[in-house]
Amino acid sequence: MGFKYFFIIILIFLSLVFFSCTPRTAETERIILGFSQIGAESAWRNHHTLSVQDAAAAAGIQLLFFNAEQRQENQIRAIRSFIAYQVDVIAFVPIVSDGWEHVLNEAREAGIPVLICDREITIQNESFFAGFIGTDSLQQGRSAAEFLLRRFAQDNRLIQIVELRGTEGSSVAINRALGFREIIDTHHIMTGIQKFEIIYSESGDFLRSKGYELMDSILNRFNFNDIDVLYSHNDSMTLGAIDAMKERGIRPGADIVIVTIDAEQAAIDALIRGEINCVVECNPKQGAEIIRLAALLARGETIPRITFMTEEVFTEFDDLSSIQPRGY
Ligand code: GZL
Repeated sequence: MGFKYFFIIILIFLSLVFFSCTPRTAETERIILGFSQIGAESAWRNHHTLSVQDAAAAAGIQLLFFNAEQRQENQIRAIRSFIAYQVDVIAFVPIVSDGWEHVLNEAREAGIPVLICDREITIQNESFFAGFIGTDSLQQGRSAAEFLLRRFAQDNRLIQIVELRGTEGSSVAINRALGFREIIDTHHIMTGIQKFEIIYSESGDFLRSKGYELMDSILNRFNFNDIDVLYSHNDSMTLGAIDAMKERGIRPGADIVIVTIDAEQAAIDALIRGEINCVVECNPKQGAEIIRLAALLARGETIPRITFMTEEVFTEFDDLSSIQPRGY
């Protein structure tokens, strides 16, 4: 058998192992997984939830699912109830990075492994959790800025940016802001020219309603001709901001260049219509990987400290006809 066929077979095997759902067995049916989800603030979040629920059902894992309704105290309460119930594994999406030491120490003392999902935590003792599975939000911020370098490569004036940030204190909002600034600041240092300036930045909490309200107030405060770019940390806020622009006869994607993160269907459709210029994917289809890692933890096995999802960037420069339906 030629090397080429051997290589193809290995690739197929690895992709099946990495992306397939954990099969139902007598062993997985005995696993109880406590899962604390942030809430239902965006189409992205709802698909993330569905992805976990579907993968748990396929594996026969008993899922105790708690929706925290955007409150960290509800997540902490849920984790304590998982401990009391003596689940085999705890998995949760930390709404913000800080404030988890005590409850994770309680889980550790109870001998229950913890899997951090989607968003990251800041903690002194990293042994308090077994590993992280989610997306690389720092790279997402970098990708957003790298698109602007390309989009304005021939433009010699100062490009003014307004930013709608995600939930204050969440690792994804912190990192998306950091990665974005890293690239534009590096460009400034390398060229000696300040090409970009962030003239306004505020948190819209990943909510469409807040995206609309903030964009409306920004357009009251600034002449839209002074705004070259909207950089928004998620599609929900972007779609709200687009509504506010259209109400004033402003052409999104033309009068104001728009860069957004998540890649839900509505944003891809707007990209295809020319109302958005760049969509950075944040992959919500984490359920299969979360369940695979939880099953390993339930067996007492170790898992990688960090598992990143694969993600793409979709821009106005690409052939958009090949984008598969997003499913959310
Ligand atoms: C990102 C995730 C964010 C999405 C938002 O990993 O935590 O939360 O970008 C969602 O749509 O609200």
